[in-house]
Amino acid sequence: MTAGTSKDAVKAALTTQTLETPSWAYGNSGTRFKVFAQPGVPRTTREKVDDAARVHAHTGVAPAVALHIPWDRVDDYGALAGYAAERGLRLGAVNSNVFQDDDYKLGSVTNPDPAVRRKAVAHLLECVDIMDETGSRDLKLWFSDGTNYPGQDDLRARQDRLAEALRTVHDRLGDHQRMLLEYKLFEPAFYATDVPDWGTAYAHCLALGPKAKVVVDTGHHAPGTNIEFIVATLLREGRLGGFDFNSRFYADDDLMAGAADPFQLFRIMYEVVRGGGFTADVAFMLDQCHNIEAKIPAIIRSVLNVQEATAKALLVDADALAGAQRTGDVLAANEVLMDAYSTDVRPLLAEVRADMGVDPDPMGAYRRSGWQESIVKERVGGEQAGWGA
Ligand code: PSV
Ligand code: MN
Repeated sequence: MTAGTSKDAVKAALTTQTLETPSWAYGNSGTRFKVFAQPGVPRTTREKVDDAARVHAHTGVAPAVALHIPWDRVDDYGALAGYAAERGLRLGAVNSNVFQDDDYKLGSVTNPDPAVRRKAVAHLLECVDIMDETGSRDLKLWFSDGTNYPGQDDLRARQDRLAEALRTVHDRLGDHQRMLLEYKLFEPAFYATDVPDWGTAYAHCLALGPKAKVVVDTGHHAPGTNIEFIVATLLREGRLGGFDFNSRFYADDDLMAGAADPFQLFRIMYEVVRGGGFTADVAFMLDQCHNIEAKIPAIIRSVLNVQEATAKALLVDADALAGAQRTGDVLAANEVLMDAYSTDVRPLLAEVRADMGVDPDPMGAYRRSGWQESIVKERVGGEQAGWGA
């Protein structure tokens, strides 16, 4: 916060940040070893929307829910959008899925077999058709494509195939639609991943045009990677499309955002504030799976963690920081940042919530709401949604 920035300005900025929660986080999930089913988990996409509406009701800042196709395939997407709107939500990014089919064993859009590539591209185009019906702006692309062994396939040819597929999809986008290309260091491919890092994603986006942006999944980096540097660079280049927020201790753990490293989340949010990310159409999405904890309150907690990091970032005294940086006062500059990080922003956020007509204590309010007990009682029978359905 600059000397002249009022508390009201910080509060106002906080209300402009909205988050998208992932439909799949409400369903059952697990590891390669075990999916632990939980009582009350949604059976349908509409029930996932119901749960997302609870998160929004208790936080006031999560008015969108992202879909994953085919996990959220329905007969009538317009009707689904209407159902969401009745609950105060909109349908957010459409996440494509070209990673759960036997045909994709050797890759999807980079597969050496043109027939498999055609099938993958057809799915991506279907996702854009769905966006037309849901009114979604963003198509999120993540490819599990890669190779396990040196020599398995031609690294350069795979990039060419990727570029061709991306071009087809990009050309199909409507005027107000965007494609967000997600990178991931490794997994499931172990030797070479076709989109392993922000540089590769950025190079493809640059070649495609302004509708193509990079999405930063915070879990998809090597330990020690300076993610805020990537964020600053992409914002500077006008190519940061959004975030998949989550936390990681080791790899792509998909834990609650801010759980493992709240300081990193603050540093990222500081670069978002610094780079004008609130006005640059950055999509703040969560991409998490709650395997052992209750899902809805875990998502509420994640939203609160992102909000707390944002509030602290907004509180950085920009003038004092710039002054210390100008004079090369290393310790003073660091202190300005740490002062903001060390601020207890919970009272400020409680005020923001009260102003929005939301209970200042979202976790407590959810516990008291009786929603958890009601879904456990009512959602009996049928097939629970899960990672893959
Ligand atoms: C891949 O690890 C990823 O981050 C992509 O965003 C997928 O769509 C999502 O996870 C599935 O949970
Ligand atoms: Mn992701």
